[in-house]
Amino acid sequence: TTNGAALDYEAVVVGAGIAGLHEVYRLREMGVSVIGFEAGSDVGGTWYWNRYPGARVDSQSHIYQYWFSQELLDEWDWSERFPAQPETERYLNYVTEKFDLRKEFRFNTRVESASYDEANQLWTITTDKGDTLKTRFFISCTGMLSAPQIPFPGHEKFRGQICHTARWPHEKVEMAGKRVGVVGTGATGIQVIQTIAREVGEMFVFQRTPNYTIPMRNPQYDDADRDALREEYPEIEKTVFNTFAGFDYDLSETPFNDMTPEEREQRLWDLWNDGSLHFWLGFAEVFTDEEINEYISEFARERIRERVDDPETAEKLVPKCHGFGTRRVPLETGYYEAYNRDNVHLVDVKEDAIAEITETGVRLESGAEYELDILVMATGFDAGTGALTRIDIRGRGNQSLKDKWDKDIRSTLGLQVHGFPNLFTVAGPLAPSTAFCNMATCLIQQGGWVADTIGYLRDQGRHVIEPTEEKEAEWVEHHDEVANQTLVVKTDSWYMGANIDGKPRRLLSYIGGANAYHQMCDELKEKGYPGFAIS
Ligand code: NA7
Repeated sequence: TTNGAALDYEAVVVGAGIAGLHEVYRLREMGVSVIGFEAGSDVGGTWYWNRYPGARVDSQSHIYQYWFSQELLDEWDWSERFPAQPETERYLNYVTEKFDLRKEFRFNTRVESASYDEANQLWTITTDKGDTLKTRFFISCTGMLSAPQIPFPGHEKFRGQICHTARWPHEKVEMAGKRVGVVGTGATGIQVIQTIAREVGEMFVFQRTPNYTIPMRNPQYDDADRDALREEYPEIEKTVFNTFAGFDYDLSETPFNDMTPEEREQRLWDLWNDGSLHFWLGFAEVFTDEEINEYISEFARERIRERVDDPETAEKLVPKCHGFGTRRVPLETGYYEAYNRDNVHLVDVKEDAIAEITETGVRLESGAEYELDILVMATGFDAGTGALTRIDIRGRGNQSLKDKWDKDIRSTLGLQVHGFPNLFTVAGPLAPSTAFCNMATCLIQQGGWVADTIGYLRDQGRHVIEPTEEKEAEWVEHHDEVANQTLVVKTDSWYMGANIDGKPRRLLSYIGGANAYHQMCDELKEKGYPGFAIS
């Protein structure tokens, strides 16, 4: 008890994805009593919900895994460089079973509210199953991209089957011979389109903004490949926590402008042929220098033109209004070739926007109608803040987190929020996360910081930690200063909250480098959390 108020668990974790499983594991190891809540019926998070055809990770399997158990590293065999969703989901299930984590979670249970009781320094958590419980530490592991959005009126009227990619049914969606519409050509839409093109009767792709892509090189692994990688695991583990974006490669050490034209071409082709995000995260200048960005953008545009047969369709697929890498760059396999098929049609909804979903399909502003059997919504997420603002979180003085972020999205390192003591937000807004960090790396690092911080409080005989207003202002200022030096803030995308009407603009991921961030987090611990009120 604290001041006589009963404490049910020391910590409540929301989410049983990569972050939530890790957090619960870490806290349990420390002897902290913890319970996890998960809205889905099982573990997996992103890899539970996103079961759409073609769902696949864009980070290599050997860096998209946990490092905390040698046994696990020895036992788990990855089948290929970029595994498909079922394999990553199986991996997370394997981890869950191996470390007996399932029993710490309540599934099919959505946390509805969390309010901070100042007098007792405890959070009261309620769920949609009618639970009410008190905890000291409220830890969200709810994901950067987990609050799906369908931005059109009328979708409930559609008489065919409509599926958001992040709410894909567990049973197979039968596509053979069907007229299928896909809205959205982001990382998700691209994976769906290239996967179902051959299967569907007819496909209509409704594209608003074309994206740059990189062709994925995805070799299958045999035992020899796996053994060779395992040898390198200790080195790889060190590397990922010390690179700009949490991958096992880093930004080029040679400035682009110091290379001869031949060296540049060579470097571009080398990274291109690597078939990974290295082409994106290999040149620092892609984020900062318009001229260099344009050079790289043109290289990538050419690669699109040479693969699409119809020049008019090719031009529609070539991005012209933004620079390479200022929005998420998906990896693809046969995406452009899909448009060379007679059954695939590209509909440009930039000029003629989607007005509504009707009973039978999609109607554009011009009145043009598309009759469809199945409608795939690859329309993205309310990124960064959405999963948290969908929970009614109240801090000191009953202040609502949603109200705070509806005005201005602020946090302290993306890990805590002023006014919300003992709320920890793993991969919260303004922390390094997807796009500028391999998610597995940053979730483990940030989740580790949260566990260490709780350990620190315990060692000091303290109960509460909260960033001061000044500390938060300092972080936001630093975050913005770094962000404002990049081209990313000049481009509309979900990184900037631009996909959600009325959302305040701010780069949602920290872009100063996951390695620099990591050091800052470590320094905070070492120096006893300067700028945080501890009581
Ligand atoms: P994204 O990247 O947000 O993509 C959503 C797509 O949906 C994108 O092409 C949007 O076009 C499109 N969209 C959204 N609203 C509309 C409307 N109103 N009309 C037409 N088209 C629309 O989500 P994903 O799921 O693909 O990827 C999310 C991340 O998950 C990804 O980056 C990976 O890190 C994993 P727009 O570009 O806004 O014009």
